[in-house]
Amino acid sequence: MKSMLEKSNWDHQNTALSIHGPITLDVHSSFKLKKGQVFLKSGVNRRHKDCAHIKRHRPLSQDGVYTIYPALGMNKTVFCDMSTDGGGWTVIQKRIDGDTIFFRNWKEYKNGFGHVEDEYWLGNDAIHALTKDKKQILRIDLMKFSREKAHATYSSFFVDSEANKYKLVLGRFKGTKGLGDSFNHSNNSYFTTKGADNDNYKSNCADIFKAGWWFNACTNLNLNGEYRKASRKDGTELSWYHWGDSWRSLKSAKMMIRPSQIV
Ligand SMILES: [Ca+2]
Repeated sequence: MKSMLEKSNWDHQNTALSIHGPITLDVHSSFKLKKGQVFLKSGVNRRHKDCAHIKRHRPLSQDGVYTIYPALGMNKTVFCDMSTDGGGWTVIQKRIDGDTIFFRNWKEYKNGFGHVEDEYWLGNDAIHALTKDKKQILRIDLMKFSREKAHATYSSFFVDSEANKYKLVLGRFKGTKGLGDSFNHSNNSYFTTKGADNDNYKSNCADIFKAGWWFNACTNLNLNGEYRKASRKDGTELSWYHWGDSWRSLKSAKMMIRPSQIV
């Protein structure tokens, strides 16, 4: 396609091709007319704020890695879940195999870390940008090593700015059968990491639970905890206590958001 465009009558200036997911192709082209006017192909240079926006403009988009623009001057590579319950979910956290260490400092949680096709944390600044304007639904998918699955939704999910220590505000909980609300204890908590203790416990919960999180005093879940196949059931590992009243290690976890009204 690039060579075809370059062979056209226009005096070719620049073409950038990028592939989003397995089937969608974006073409960004500019051409200069012989008289010196610049011709931009309209409508192809759209910048999508989140995965819901991509899904709305390209309904056939599939699960995969995309670039989003959560705020002015901010772009993030992200995994979009385009299949679960209608799709359009921006994945903000994913654990699947323990390849990424999640016991990290404030700056790393601020900016994000890991690999979008594997395990990652999107970044607190981006999460704030994605949640500050439109009401978001949070969905959390969990799986045990026995392959048993569960998921929770929260009717709203807001993370404040760094100036307010990324304070969490959660809406109403709904869980699949047997899943209790372990996240509620974190509601209205500030973010705490290694080296940045903003929790309500005498020492730093991040050091105790080996994770960055919205710790209170301290927590009933540890989705950023250590990945451990041989569980010690002690809360330092990836776990959700009110799913069988146990700190047993989970096989996977995924946190994702989308606007509650997709327009
Ligand atoms: Ca503390």
